[in-house]
Amino acid sequence: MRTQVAIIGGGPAGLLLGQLLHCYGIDNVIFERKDRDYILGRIRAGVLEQGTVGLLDEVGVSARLHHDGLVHHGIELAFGGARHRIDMARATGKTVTVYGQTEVTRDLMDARLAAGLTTVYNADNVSLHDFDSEQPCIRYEKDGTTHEVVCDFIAGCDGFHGVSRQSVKPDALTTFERVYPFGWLGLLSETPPVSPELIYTNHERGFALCSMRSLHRSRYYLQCTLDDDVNNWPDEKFWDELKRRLDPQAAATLITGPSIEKSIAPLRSFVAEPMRFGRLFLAGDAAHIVPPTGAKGLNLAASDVHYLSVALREFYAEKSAAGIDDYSRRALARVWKAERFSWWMTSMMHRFPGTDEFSSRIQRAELAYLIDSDAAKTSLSENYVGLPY
Ligand code: RFL
Ligand code: PHB
Repeated sequence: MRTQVAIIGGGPAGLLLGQLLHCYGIDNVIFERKDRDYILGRIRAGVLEQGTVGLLDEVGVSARLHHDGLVHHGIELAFGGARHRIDMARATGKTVTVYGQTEVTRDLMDARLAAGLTTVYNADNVSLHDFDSEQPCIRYEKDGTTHEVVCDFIAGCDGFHGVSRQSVKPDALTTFERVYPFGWLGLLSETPPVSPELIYTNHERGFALCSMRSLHRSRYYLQCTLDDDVNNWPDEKFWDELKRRLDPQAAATLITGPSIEKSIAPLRSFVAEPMRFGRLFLAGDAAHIVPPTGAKGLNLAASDVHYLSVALREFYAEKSAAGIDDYSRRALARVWKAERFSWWMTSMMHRFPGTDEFSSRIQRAELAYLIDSDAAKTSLSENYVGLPY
């Protein structure tokens, strides 16, 4: 087989890149280790920046998003038993859209199928070769047979644990990491959201987040310890703990119900530099991870593949390597700003085990300053709705 761009990983980064390249007339094949249903079974992100929505508009896969997605103009921060609204639309003129990653992925998969583009699911033992030459190739196994695909470029969109970043010589890569001493326990339920906007809560028992997928489906998170297990959290216990952390009004109006899904995610900040190695490009979680507090992971995957697709279009249409030469610098400039914002939101909203009284007072002062200062609210808002590309 031969293709112009071999894309490793069929998550949101790989699928959106595939669709953008297709729009620019660039041939691509996606190689994905799992199957379609496995990918659609993962409950992850829920908040899309306006820029991400714009990219989905550009590739023509946003009809369902505009019909079912919920446009949010603000968020609420809760601490000391009270809620404080941040009007992001007033501060920035922009909004975010609440529409699940599962649905974005489904829409992109359907569009790829309709366009007749090839996705190889259940591709085992994918390996990357010769990306320091002008003719890289990948190999994979399927149904007991080894296949080889020759290409012009490889896009590593295979997430944090994927093979692409691991294929780079260790001395060509610098990594930066912060592991937080807690995780998020998430619960999805077929219940109406407790409030029309997201509530981020700082409480002495730990952080809590009230989010949603639709007007009938809610997503809630509780800060938990790293060694915790979902089996320690029967639904009743989850709801009781959530009520203890929420402000009195939210606790009193919360509608509970059986969970559809429950999972624990550790929190981590991670960046690998650079994001280009010859003819291999990393994009999305393959290159960087943010803690979910700022809702930036999926959105960063989208901005990466925007930069990459534009660079590849320039390469093929204008025979210029300027875009691909600048890809890593451009992408990382935006990545680090989102890393900073996600780290800051995480630091401000969580309880850090063993923290001293000075740090607690500083955290409280940070929150008090934020709700008292229009400048601080604008700063939070412009990062939350997404910095420009
Ligand atoms: P993905 O989604 O991990 O997809 C990578 C794909 O690559 C495949 N793969 C391989 N394929 C072939 N060969 C191999 N060797 C392979 N190894 C892996 C995998 O099967 C998979 O299909 O990465 P991608 O595409 O870069 O997308 C990144 C996003 O998924 C991620 O950043 C977000 O989910 C993060 N995130 C959030 N982001 C937001 O923008 N807003 C949010 O509100 C938000 N909330 C969240 C989140 C992530 C969470 N968890 C569970 C980590 C909430 C949570 C709880
Ligand atoms: C979600 O709905 O899953 C969600 C929303 C906002 C976040 C993180 C996750 O910051």
